[in-house]
Amino acid sequence: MSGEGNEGGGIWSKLVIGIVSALVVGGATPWWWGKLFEGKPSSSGTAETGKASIPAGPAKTDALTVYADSVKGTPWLNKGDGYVRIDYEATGQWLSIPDNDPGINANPDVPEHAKGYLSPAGDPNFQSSDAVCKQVPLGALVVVGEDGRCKAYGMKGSLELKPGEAVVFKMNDVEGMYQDNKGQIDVKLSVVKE
Ligand SMILES: [Ca+2]
Repeated sequence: MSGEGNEGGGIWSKLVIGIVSALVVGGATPWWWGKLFEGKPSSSGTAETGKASIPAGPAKTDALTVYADSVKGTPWLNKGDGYVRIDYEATGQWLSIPDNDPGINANPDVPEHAKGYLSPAGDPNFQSSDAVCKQVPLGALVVVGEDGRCKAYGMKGSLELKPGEAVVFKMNDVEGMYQDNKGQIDVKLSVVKE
């Protein structure tokens, strides 16, 4: 057995004994105790990892702006180490199909009601099999996962995110057809750690 190993073990043993003593005594913590968990308040009595940015309990709010002409959309990342549930509500008006484009107006497949400014619900009577989310009204707000799946859509919605999971908020339009979009909407998020 090497002397070095014993020496190292000795120091750690003392430290561990120190921590255990502090726990047993309770309240009488040494000066360095706070340094160990600096910036990581521990109200529950257990050592926090510091990874969780969203506290359990009351909902945390967040706000996003989503631009109609953004193909990339506006991302939101669950930075915490736990599952979260997001309830969102979108307000504003935006446009996915212009109402003054001669080419579009000559196309009988594009109904009048799908043109011009719409709410984040989109046009409930117009879908496109080429849109980002096929089963969802064109012009609706959609929340798309990293796997390309549509997790929620419309003016209000709920979704659950895994730790470290990201989603994108964007308009439901056909890729390559975002350049004629106009406007933006505001999205308020209520985030609850599960
Ligand atoms: Ca468009």
